Amino acid sequence: MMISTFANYQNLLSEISQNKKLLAILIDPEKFDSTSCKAFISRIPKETTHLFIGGSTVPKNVTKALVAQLKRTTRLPIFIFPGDADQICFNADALLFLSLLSGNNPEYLIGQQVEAAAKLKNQSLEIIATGYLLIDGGTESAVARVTNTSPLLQNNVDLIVHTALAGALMGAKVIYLEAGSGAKTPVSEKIISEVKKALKIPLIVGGGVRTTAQLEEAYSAGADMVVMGTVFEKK
Ligand code: 1GP
Repeated sequence: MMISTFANYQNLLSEISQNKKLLAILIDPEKFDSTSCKAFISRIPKETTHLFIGGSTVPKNVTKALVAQLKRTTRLPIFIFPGDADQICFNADALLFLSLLSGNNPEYLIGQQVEAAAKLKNQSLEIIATGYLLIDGGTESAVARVTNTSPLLQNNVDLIVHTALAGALMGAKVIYLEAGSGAKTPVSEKIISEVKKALKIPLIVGGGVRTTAQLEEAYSAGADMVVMGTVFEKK
């Protein structure tokens, strides 16, 4: 196993400790025209701190090519956010190593991770263990469909908090609350604040955030990083 550095994670911790609010823009390679990187970078908010690249169903090798294109266009850190092991590539800055804790599907709890480990063992890509929780966003999400799992209901706050905490106790370095791309209802402030209270690790929140008001609400409830995707896709 190569030794990887944890520079990107350390940066997250340091920025969060200075009360900086982080904003990641998610690019789904399947919905993105890789010849439009420059225009894309110019239309995302200047507050953007990270780019996430990933989707639920992305063909092999597409992610790698897109990361390479983006690297020529921006110096923002690029994290891969893969829906499966096939999306892993090594030219990004870090990999969010997701385990879908909310659904009882072993394939996405540990199966894809075992496949990924085989690819990662001789690589130096920074890996950030991520406890990933799918929360009901009011519409069937691609994550639910592809993983064949049910989201946690927003009114079941205790279950969400305990699931996030279990992830942290199992060693997750960040917890990611996901309402699903294109969610009607983003993760509620109540959920964000209760999960934040229970955790000492960074909290990422995404899905259905479209407006500055929703972004600010998520931050003030306790999100350290908010992820926005659909709203910046080209119409
Ligand atoms: C990232 O899936 C989200 O967590 C992105 O959601 O596309 O709804 O912004 P949107």
